[in-house]
Amino acid sequence: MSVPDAGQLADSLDKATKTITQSQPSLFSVTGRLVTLPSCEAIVVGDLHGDISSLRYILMKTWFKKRAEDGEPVVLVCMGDYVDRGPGQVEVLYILTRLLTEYPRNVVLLRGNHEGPGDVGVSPHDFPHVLHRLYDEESQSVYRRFRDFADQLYTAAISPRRALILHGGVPVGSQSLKDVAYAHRTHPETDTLRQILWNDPMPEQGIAGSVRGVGYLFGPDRARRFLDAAGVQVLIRSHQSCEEGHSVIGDVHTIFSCKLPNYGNKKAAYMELPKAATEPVENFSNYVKTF
Ligand SMILES: [Mn+2]
Repeated sequence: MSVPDAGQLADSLDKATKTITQSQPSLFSVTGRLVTLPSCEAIVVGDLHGDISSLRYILMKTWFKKRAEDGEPVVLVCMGDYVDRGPGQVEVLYILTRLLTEYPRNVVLLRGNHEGPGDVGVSPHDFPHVLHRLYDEESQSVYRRFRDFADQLYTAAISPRRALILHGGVPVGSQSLKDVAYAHRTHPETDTLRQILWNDPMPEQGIAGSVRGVGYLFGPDRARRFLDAAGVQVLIRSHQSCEEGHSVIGDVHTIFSCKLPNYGNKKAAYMELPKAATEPVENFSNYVKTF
């Protein structure tokens, strides 16, 4: 695929934003910014950061497009961090926004901290420079469209009884899914949204400050408490690179889907959750695919 021109990308971002805000018919239901997934297969993708090869690989391996076209009940859930760092940021954004517009029933795009609210800075944020290099004077209008799109992205998804899916971590000051669903409205008065986008798990129990300077580290006990309140078995999140593309702390699974030299991970991963059964899942690690 060649790089989209400024008009194509702006148009695709606008259409994607409209698709979300006009809530097109979909396989999932939405409360606030919390998506409830149906009992169908879900392909769960972690940070991409402009790694177009990884995105292409996952789409090819899972036959997502063909299956969505054929009307199969399959949902693609991406956990955010689409831009910054990698060589194919514009392409990743273009492909995802087009997929969302073409298959609104089957695509759920979550917000990462690199698509976070404008008042919470993130570093590096080279995406505006990438746009400027490619589109020159048109870049500002494309970036505005990106911000509008980012502001509409969903905060989290839930596969009932199985998994809560979001970018960073559970908010430590809250015990309710309702807080997650309406975190975009209570921001910045509460830091729920910031924590969902920035928190990381830690092996020790309790809560600790984060070296990121935003958000907290949460222990297995704090994760469990929130997951119990949400009625699910595990948390699936991204936000941190892991050597094998996947790592587990207690009931928290991290999935990292990009391979960029600066992260140094040997493998990347995605998850293929099968259609929900009535019995609890024995081991979510069985559904992880690495590449
Ligand atoms: Mn992140």
